[in-house]
Amino acid sequence: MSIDRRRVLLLSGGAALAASGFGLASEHEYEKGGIKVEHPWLRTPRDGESDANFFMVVYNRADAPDRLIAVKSPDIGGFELHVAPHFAVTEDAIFFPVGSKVTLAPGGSYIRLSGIEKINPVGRGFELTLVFEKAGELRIEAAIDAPDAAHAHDAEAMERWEKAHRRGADAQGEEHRSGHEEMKGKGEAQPGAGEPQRAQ
Ligand SMILES: [Cu+2]
Repeated sequence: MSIDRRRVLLLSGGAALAASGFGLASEHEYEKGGIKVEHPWLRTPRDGESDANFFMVVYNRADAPDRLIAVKSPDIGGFELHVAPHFAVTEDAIFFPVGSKVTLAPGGSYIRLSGIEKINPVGRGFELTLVFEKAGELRIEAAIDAPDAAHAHDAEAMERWEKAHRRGADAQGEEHRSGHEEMKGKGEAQPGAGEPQRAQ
């Protein structure tokens, strides 16, 4: 129930994820056709950049191997698979053997998302569609973490990011908050509200 409501908010408002964001590490998982994705997250682009590395843990509980063949979102320009040598891969896909647990994490394999022009603040969510060859399309919400986050929901890195971006965040935070309340009726921010929302 609460998850559905949050998803509806996100779909209707873009930036309108629930205030709690991804503070809780539990229950952040998605499942389809025997594929389970746990704690999908990304490192938000550094200021002035538009690339974000994306990580997750994937379990294949189906009775056949599967492959990740694409990542889709209207908010990304493209994606690249960067897979560590010990991974089972083909040229253009990540391979998930039957019964496997595959971890994409900093220092190892990751997916680089490029061409990100706008993104919610750290602590919120980023919607992506993962395309598996057999399981099909799986819509997920990746937690947006700090550019130097060591793991999903890295609270210390998030705190550093918030401190570094406090001035911009305060100025924009008011806009975000009032924007959320008015979004029910109005949608986007008021005309003349100033800067467009950016990952500052
Ligand atoms: Cu998570």
